[in-house]
Amino acid sequence: MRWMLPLVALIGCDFIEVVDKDIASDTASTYGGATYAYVLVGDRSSTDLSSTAGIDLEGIRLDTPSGGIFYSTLVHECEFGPGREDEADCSGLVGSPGSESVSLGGDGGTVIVSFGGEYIESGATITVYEDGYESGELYDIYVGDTTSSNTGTWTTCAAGATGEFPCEVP
Ligand SMILES: [Ca+2]
Ligand SMILES: [Ca+2]
Repeated sequence: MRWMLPLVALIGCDFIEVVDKDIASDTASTYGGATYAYVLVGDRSSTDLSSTAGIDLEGIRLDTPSGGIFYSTLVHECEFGPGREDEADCSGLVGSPGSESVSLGGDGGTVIVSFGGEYIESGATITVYEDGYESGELYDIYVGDTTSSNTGTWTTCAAGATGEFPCEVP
């Protein structure tokens, strides 16, 4: 139940809501089982936030078991942790990794993305492109069936990840 801890801290925060245009349903009922459509990356960085502003994301990639490669196409939730005070904007995470990164601001920073309607099956690989480990930067990767960190069930794909990190969806 450790996934609940960072989520509790988010209650009461204002999220940037992005209309979900590429997934037919926000619930798993239509595709069922251990199949997901969304990836949540949660910043766990807690040290020296003033100098690192948490993890720095350049992109998120889905490799399907059948060999398909997809980069995030839509940001559903974007929230910065206490290391950043500007308005949360994670739009730089859409598409393949570029030269620019989005710093999530430390513990509590959260982003949820999807991949053009592609479902995320068990055995798929999620790769998070973080621009390189620095001073306590840690993050968790989850897969889920909703567009909100406050609803549904989020399944851990990786905990305490650093740098560029691939995880296999359980
Ligand atoms: Ca950083
Ligand atoms: Ca970094």
